[in-house]
Amino acid sequence: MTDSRAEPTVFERIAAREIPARLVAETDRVIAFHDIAPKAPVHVVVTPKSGEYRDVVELAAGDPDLLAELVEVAHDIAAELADGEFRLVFNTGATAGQTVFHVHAHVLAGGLEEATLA
Ligand code: DGP
Repeated sequence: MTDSRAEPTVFERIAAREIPARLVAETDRVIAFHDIAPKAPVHVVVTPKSGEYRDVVELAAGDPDLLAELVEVAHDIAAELADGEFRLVFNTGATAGQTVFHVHAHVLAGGLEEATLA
């Protein structure tokens, strides 16, 4: 939970405009920005502004409406920046490649023939 963290997460700092990012979309509770190390022609991170949930399993259990909103924003981004088709990746746990423990989806789109997993 946010209150138990010693420091804000990097994504909370992006949402607070403390760290610059190339923003793509924003709602009251969700923010989306281009990934700093893109793995596909379109590679956008979609995340709650709050770092309350560490991963998608916690989010699904704690706030399924917010998870649904992440998916809706992801779809909107894929429609805006690509052809509406997309891959949605939630790395969950360090051995699965998760490096930021603030739940986020990778939206990968725009021709994925060459893309590796985010
Ligand atoms: P994951 O490995 O699933 O935890 O993905 C974290 C992603 O976040 C990774 O693809 C790189 C991205 N990322 C980390 N720090 C920053 C940052 O400061 N700015 C942006 N734009 N992306 C970041």
